[in-house]
Amino acid sequence: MVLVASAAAAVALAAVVLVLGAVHGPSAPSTTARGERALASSPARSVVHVRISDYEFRPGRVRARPGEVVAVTNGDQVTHKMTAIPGSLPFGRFDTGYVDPGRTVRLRAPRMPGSYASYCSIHNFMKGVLVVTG
Ligand SMILES: [Cu+2]
Repeated sequence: MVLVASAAAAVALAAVVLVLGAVHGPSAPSTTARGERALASSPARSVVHVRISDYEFRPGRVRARPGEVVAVTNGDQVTHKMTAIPGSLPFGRFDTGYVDPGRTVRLRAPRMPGSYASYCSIHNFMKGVLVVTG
């Protein structure tokens, strides 16, 4: 009886998955494409990109608007971070945490304009500046 019930549940679940697949599957790519275009045309929701490769932030000096999303992509084969340097001024509180090879982590730029010193706290010779424009 339990077996029959769980088999029926499995069939029902499979049906739900099929329906969801039908609704979301074909439309997902175009939704994503629309989303990308919307981001590109809307300055308020844009994304600034930083790529880490060969133990360097590229660009080393990245500009962002207050509160803007900064997407940090790790192109190296080792884990990195992008973190506000503790004790530096202006005081910024941002930290990607560990960004594993090939991964992208988003952080939000501080609200207050200024040049924020950042580094990778794993490899603290890796330094950069996050410039928040007024
Ligand atoms: Cu690093």
